[in-house]
Amino acid sequence: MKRFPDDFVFGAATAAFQAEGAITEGGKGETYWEKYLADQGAFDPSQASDFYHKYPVDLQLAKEFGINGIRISIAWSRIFPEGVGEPNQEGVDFYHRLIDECRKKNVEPFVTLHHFDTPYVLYKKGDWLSKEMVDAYVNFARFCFEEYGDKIRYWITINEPWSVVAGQYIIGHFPPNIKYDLPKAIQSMHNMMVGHARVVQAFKEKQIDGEIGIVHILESKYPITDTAENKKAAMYENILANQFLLDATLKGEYTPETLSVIHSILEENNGELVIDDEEALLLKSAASAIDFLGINYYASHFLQEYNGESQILHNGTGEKGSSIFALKGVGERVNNPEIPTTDWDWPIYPQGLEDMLTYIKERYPNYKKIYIAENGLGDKDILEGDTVVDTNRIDYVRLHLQSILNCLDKDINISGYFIWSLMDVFSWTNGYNKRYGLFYVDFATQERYPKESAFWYKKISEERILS
Ligand code: BGP
Repeated sequence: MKRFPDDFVFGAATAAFQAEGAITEGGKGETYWEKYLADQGAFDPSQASDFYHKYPVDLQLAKEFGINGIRISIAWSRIFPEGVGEPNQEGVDFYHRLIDECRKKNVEPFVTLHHFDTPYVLYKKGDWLSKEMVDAYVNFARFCFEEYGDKIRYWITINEPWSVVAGQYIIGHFPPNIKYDLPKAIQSMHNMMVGHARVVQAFKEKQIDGEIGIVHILESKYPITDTAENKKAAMYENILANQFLLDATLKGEYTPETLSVIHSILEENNGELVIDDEEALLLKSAASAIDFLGINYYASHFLQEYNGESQILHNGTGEKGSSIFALKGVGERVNNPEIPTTDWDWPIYPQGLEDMLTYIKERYPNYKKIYIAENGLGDKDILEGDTVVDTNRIDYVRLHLQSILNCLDKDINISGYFIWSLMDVFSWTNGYNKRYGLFYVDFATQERYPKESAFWYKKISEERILS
């Protein structure tokens, strides 16, 4: 396959809290980020890319540059400032205006209901570890289906459950900043999958004319050398970060292999996973009902055996080579000298995307279709004149699009690609100097400048071939 199909979506992605800014405008409530980021003092999310005001400009740029799909998310705390209760009309109206503008510009909106932004009040009650949160999330989703169901075609329940729990309970760089608590992480992932399943059920019951799916970050895991111990480490991390969620999403149950590895990790880390019968039924029915799987892919990992206590150092500065990621009962990520990495130590390995897609086709043959919902290169871009020469980004995206073409050739049903991100936004744990956008944002003036990658992407989208 040398061409992308005519109906293949060439999109770009955003997320409400990273793009909108205006965090105290329009009656918006707080998420768990505001206080945490203010206490930390590292960077200020209050303006972000000012998408709250500049969305017509960004959508106009999308249209001009051949981008025909956009991932946006609805900030739950704009609609329900306290997570539950009476809706906030100003927030409700904002998303009507935003979606209408997407339609006007012929940029298809793919709308996420939870993108790392639990309302603060529900976070304080335990976030995904509490039943109250899951109930409130289902109510919020129902409200959105009622309110916007006639104008949104593509819905995403949750963005990246793994990143949420890894950030909250393993790495500790998302509130509540707990480190190495694998049992909490695993329970929370399961609860998120139950929330997802209940929302899929609500969507199908309402008979909304549209499609619903979930987005997972899926990074391939390889043994650094072929010893039995290193293979086991790679297999364990794959099951923890990928297969556990994919089983829940597409099989509707955790297979015995998955459960035995999860139980072994839990045993090493002194915890347990609680699944009740009703939840098991819910997962089962959602697995056959969902319409698509979204995959976010940035990197893959190489692992070796690890027998010590968990130890993690997050590289949030772009100082190459400073990361450590070793999990008790799982394994340790190590540098593969043959594979290039970004300044944030993310291995650049397009083959990993191809391997992941092949694994999904083989292990979950009932998947219906796939969107690559995020992929892109975080870099320290420099504005020169009125553009950015981001050759590295073009090379990165070209290689990943080539992997997608290879998979289309293998009859893997991939319907679209969303570059992360449309314009520069802030990065949750890295601030504003890790840029991904097709459009450079001068955060002081909020002016947008198309990078060279934007012109290149437009050409690909128009010609449907890689150049
Ligand atoms: C994904 C998230 C995005 C975005 C992206 C880049 O995990 O869904 O919200 O942030 O990663 O990651 P980062 O900003 O950490 O470089």
